[in-house]
Amino acid sequence: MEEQGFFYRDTWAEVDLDRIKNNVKGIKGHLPEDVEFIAVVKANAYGHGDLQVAEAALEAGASMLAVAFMDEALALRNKGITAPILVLGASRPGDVNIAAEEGIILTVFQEEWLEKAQEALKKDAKLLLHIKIDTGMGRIGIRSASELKAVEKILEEDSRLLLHGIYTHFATADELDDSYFNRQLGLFKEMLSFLEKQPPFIHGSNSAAALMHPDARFNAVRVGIAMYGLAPSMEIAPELPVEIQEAFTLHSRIVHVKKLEKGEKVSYGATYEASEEIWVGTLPIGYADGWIRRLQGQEVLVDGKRSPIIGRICMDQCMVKLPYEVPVGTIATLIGSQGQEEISINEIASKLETINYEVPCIISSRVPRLYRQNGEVVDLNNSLL
Ligand code: PMH
Repeated sequence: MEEQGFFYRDTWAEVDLDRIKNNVKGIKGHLPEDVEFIAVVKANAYGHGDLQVAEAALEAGASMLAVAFMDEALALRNKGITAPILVLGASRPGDVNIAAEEGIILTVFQEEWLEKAQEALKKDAKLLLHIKIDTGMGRIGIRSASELKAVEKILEEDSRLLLHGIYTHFATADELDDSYFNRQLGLFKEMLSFLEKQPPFIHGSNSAAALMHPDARFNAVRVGIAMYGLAPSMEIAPELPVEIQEAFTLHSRIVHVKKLEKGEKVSYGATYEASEEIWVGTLPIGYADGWIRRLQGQEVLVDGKRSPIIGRICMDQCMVKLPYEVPVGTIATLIGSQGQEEISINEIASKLETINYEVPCIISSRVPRLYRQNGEVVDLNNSLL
């Protein structure tokens, strides 16, 4: 396989950029043409790779990127991304000059923050800002009309500060019951009505709202999870109006194969005991890669067959019960498909009793990411070195 030689271990993730592009195009196709697509690439693009996903999304029609922290925005700038980048989280007021120099858009979420930012900002700087309104998420954001008006006044009077957008975030857009959502939407519209002047970008929708609530799109949407091919929740998964495809798969190769006799044990604590003669394979992936101990018992695909992880998962390795003897070097797919069988991110999320968002995010940076582009697997990491 092509991936050998690019790194020195037998575990890797594959991110299908063709699928990400198709997902972006599909979602965009569902939106009116004048609605801008803001691609949410925080947390290393939900574990998929910030630069590679940013480039794919921009190529497929996104016009802006969003990240959580300034470090993430700067990392993208350092890797050559020139598109507008919005920092959604709280930045430190003392860091505003770097943002201004790099053309990074920051979020104003409190009057007090804005005053501190003004103090820190150089005389000739120009800083782009989006105002964040807290309509019920309870995280960060302006909560009253009086604070909004005070912020707008400060922005109007300081020529270094450019109001580029205003937004909110919905807490329940991924639920079928839309009562709380509608309350938030109503509040956001009310807050918008208090502005003297509407800024160029007005946005509220995450993936779920962008797809399920046409009334909340304003002129931009912030899409994360659906771009990666995952439904925002199991509740709305059957209702999604566009077909999206999972982009993230995870693979390893069996590095050791052995036969265990009845009564022989496996891994720390010697908790697994073979009840008959079995074939066991060792995979070079463990909890330090994000394949956490709670995944004991989860199946992986070997030769197209489901093979359970037996015994405790170690830091760097785990063992699987093989369907039969297979050669060392056989690929084990932990997320993805082999033949007729598929292990989806949702299956792993359900085993972990969590949401699909968390799964690619917790696959640690020790796992190299390879990229599938135009149907071929390429190592975009090393090609940049
Ligand atoms: N906008 C903001 C402010 C967000 O925090 C997120 C995701 C998105 C847009 C994109 O949402 P989507 O992936 O559902 O499309 N934020 C988070 C979060 O903080 N925890 O899980 C998802």
